[in-house]
Amino acid sequence: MSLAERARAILAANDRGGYTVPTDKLYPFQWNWDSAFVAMGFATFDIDRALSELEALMRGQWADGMIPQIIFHQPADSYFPGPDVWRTHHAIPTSGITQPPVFAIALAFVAERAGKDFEPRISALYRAALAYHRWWARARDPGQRGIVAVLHNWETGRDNSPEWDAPFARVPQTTTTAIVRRDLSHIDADMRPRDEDYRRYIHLVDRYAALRWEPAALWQSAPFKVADIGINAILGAAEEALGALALRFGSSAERDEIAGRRARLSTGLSDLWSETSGIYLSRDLISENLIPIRVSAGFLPLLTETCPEHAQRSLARHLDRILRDELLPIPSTLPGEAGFEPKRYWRGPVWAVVNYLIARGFERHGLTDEAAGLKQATLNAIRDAGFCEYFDPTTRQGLGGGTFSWTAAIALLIGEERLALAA
Ligand code: 2M8
Repeated sequence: MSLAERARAILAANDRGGYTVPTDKLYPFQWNWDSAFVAMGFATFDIDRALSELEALMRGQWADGMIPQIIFHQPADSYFPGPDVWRTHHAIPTSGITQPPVFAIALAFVAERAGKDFEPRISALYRAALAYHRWWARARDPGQRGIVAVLHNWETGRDNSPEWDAPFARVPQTTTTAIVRRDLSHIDADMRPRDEDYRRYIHLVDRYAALRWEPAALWQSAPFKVADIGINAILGAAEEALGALALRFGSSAERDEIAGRRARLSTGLSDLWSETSGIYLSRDLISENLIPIRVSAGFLPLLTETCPEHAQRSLARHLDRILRDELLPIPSTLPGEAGFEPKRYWRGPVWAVVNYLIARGFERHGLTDEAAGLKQATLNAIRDAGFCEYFDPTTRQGLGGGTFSWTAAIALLIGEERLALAA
């Protein structure tokens, strides 16, 4: 079987009827940003199925516009924490927090390839994306400073990144919920977050559930409040994608509204640039300090139109150094940083989805060699180690869960471009 055939077989195996689980057992529900990448992967061969993936996320959307991190379409007991711990009130059970807003980026990608027949469905999804972005601005940037905050590390998608070590230390480890980790029955403990991390994750869930997930109350009470560089960059790019969709599906008032948020985010992002580190950083919004740990997500502002040339050049130099050190690009935490661990989840391993976004970022600024090199290295890692959840940058070994949906989606996306180039 070719790599593309194997990738499609993984998406088929993880299909639960209109939506896709990240991988069997370890993650038995629908995850927000996983499904956005999966929708783009499906769009390489099946537009109808790509739209279903996003529509399943839309069914989980809250009345206030938030699209949750997890949608529990069907019960399963192989994952903790389940709906009984989250205690949210949506018709389909969901978690109470969100994840990186790749949704509109995926929708624009699918829309570009879809024929006229799909327009009514895309138009409904555009409205969902608009409501989602309004939620981000209202709930997570109430002061309109141009950077949005996350209130739980699971929202960043980079759960245990060393960036969160210091801000997370303020979160108590007390919980009212018994912690029954299911992940360790699927994966080695040294590749996963620690028990103390889980106690803090669940402390936050207990605290927010007691506040009935009311955004203004969460904002007041949160002991963890961070401007994650990944989320802010992705949201900047997502507003741009939404702006393009609004040309076809929105009103002129909506286009102005989107342009306003986009301009604010662009100013906010420039505030996350660190001249000393030569990369974008996250900011702790409780201490107001930039978090001086260089991570792959620090490349993501390349996705935005306004990423300045000096930053583009500096990020290209970082990539070059990683390649010269013969590491698989781009480690989630850059080697040399305190807290770098090449096998432990978001503390070092390489993630195909992040590489794909960064490559798109290099590409849009004409840094085509960097983009091509990064895509090829990602495809080679998948070909050699399999469709794993993540890869050790030092040994290139595949780690975490196997037969992973978003890794399959990226293989399809990069593979398709390679075929187009060869033709
Ligand atoms: C991981 O996160 C979940 C919680 O959301 C977990 O560890 O239980 C992260 O890698 C996250 O980015 C990803 O969306 C999720 C499913 O692949 O797994």
